[in-house]
Amino acid sequence: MTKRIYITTPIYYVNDKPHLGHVYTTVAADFLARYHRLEGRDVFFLTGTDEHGQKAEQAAQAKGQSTKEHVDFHSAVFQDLWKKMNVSNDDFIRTTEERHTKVVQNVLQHLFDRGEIYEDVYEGWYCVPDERFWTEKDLMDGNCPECGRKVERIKEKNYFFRMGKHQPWLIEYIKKHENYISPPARRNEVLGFLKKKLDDLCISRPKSRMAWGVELPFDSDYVSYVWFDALLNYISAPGYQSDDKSFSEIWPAHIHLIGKDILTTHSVYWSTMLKDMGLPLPQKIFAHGWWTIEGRKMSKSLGNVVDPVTVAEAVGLDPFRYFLMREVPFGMDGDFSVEALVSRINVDLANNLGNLVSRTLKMIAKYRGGSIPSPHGVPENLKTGAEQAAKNYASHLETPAFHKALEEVISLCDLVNGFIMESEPWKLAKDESKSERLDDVLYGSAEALRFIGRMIAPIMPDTGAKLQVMLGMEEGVHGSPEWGGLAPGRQVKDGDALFPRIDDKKKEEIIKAIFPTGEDKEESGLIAIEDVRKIDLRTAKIVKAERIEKSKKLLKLIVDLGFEKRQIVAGIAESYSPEELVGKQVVVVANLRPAKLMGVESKGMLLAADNAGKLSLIGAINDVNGGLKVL
Ligand code: ME8
Repeated sequence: MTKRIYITTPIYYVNDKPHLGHVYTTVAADFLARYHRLEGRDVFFLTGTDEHGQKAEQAAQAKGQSTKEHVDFHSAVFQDLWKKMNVSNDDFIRTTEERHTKVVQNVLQHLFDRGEIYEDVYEGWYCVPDERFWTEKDLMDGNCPECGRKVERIKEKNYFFRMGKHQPWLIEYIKKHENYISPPARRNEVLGFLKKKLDDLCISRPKSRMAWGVELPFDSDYVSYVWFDALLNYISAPGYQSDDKSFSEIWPAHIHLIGKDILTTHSVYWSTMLKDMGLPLPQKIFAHGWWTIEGRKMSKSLGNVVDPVTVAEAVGLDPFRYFLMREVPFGMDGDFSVEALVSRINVDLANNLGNLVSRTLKMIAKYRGGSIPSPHGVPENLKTGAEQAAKNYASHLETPAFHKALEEVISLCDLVNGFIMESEPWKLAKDESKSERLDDVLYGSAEALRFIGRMIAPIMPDTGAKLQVMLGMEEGVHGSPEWGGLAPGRQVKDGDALFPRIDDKKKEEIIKAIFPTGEDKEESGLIAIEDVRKIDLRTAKIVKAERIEKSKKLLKLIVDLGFEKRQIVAGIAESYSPEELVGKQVVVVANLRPAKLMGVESKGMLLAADNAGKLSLIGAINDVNGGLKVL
């Protein structure tokens, strides 16, 4: 039996348009899937849509559509997006498909029959938007610890999965299998979470509250909790209980790639569900970091939700995919900005890789009529460098540390560029006695480009294929990561630059395309999001307050911004006494040019509402740290 490398992404909710974050995880999975296929391994790459639950139901209602119409439409949007992003998934699972709902019902019945699911009355707190139950100790300032919104007190009959009893072995398992939860910071987070008592999991929702879900086979008044249903996609798609051969080839997963927002559901709920079903656990759950947009959370109201299709159209799909995987260490949070995007493309792709390809092909055309010469000897440094880069690249993809894998590619480009500079082929070409050396330099450079092509093909598939054609190779046949795979005598084909440099004018066009501001709004007195972003608003705590001599209006304050303490002079003395201000949470304009008021320096400004002359300071309702960005 051949085992397949099983790679998954989360299945995405269908309540909204897909954005940069969804593309991030899916392109990462695609990078890995294409890499393994290129290495000759059999891969099963799965993505899909999570279509049950309140969010889908509410989104449909808001649009006046039936829930089915709504989920069909949005699932198709995702499927279309993956085509546009050149994502090579082998299957696409929808949780409303029968092949999935059947498995959910079977698993529920099986666990119920064995007493692993039991009925009880639940009394406690419930977050409606997140569809999650919380205990008193989970709440933060009385609100949902996940989204910060209000929770409701409810009392109802429900069904529970005996998750709590799994706590001891799960802790041991995570400790023993170092890479099971990755990267290490996330593993520690889960172990930290498991220090608190693990409760049983409520896996039902009464239809009276929410009917859009998989009906419980043992109680038709209830549907399954959306997460219990969704997680099972990882086994329903590869054929659990429907195709034993396929399932045994695919399960357990090689890696579940997810964002850090859904770490607990995967590492705790999913692991314990699998254990209870008697199935092996996946080899790895990797939770990557979070993208912000030019320093801010992506949000519709801020108008900064980045549409991946627009970015791909503006800078090209391959450069966009490359940027996503190269820019931010995989696992860390990252920030998307057009500045970073353009700079990365220009530095790595246009100046480095693109120029290297162009100069190598031009030299082969000029000195050898476009035919790849036969080598006479091997430039050892180049050979060792290329083979080592390929090895390092492969080991980084095991982690996976995509950014490091791509750094290897760029370092190899540097090495080849250096080799060409040192060898001075333009001088060798003038001396007949150096002809063999020239052959070696040209062959060596082209062969190193084959290595580079092999390494970029999984993340930039079109560029990888183009490069093969340019090197006179057969498309799709990359050869081995050992030196000497390029066939001499083949004709190279020079063409347009692989990656045109992006100049300032083009950069402006890209900014306009990705963040349309709507000039007409400016004329009507409205401002663009860029203007709002210029103001650095931060939370701060007032730690000291005193009057300023001879001033009726001014108070001298020291505020704690977390990263520093600041002196700010504020005109609030007629509205507040110094004593009542100490300890208050406020919002500060942190990037205001310093000024002197009554001779006292002020570095910032407090926000306050003016109620007919009586000022009311604006602050955070919850107890938060100083220095947080106010979005
Ligand atoms: O949570 N940065 O679906 P979802 C990085 N249906 N990644 C991001 C991101 C961002 N700003 N925003 C989203 C769900 N993602 C459930 C999953 S799985 C059995 C069920 C990515 O549509 C990231 O992978 O909210 C995150 O985990 C996922 O989208 C959440 O997608």
